[in-house]
Amino acid sequence: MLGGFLLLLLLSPEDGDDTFNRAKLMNIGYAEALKEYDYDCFVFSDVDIIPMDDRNPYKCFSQPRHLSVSMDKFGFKLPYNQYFGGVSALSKEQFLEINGFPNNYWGWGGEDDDIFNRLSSRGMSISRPDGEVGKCRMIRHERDKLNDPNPQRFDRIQRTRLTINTDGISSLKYKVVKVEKDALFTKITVDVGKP
Ligand SMILES: [Mn+2]
Repeated sequence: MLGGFLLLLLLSPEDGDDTFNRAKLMNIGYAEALKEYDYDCFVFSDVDIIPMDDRNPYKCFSQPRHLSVSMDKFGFKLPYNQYFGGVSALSKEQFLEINGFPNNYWGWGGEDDDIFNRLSSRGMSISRPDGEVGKCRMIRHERDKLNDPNPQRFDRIQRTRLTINTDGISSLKYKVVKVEKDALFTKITVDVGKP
């Protein structure tokens, strides 16, 4: 892969009083990273997932990459074939081809399936390491406050093909609250808005 490389960790919802929105945060991470440098590969990782095998490179491939294929919480198995949650890597070109990620999945669930639908509706397939190389651990935690299962998720993932062009990186709106630069990472606090 030519050019820059970036690992994005999701922000936690702890700063706010409103509902969590994972996919919108990933869109924001993409947009904020591009203000710093013209990166061409983006790794989107839940903040609590730790890869266990160093043969699992965090980089982009010719097809969108799903990296967290064997998570301890799923008994080190892929929970279902279309699963695209946890950690994924997309080139800038792949990301733009699907208009980024959906902004309107508030609370837990569904956004990863919407992203899978976006990729398949654009004729892309998912690349994955094998189950051994793709092992990872999720730091155990309770359900976060303000991240209850989203009851609309089942309806929304049926309509990805209708929403992909209007909802995504092209329609992203948010406010940056604070930027803290550390030697090894930048922590960006943002207001994602409300449902
Ligand atoms: Mn988790």
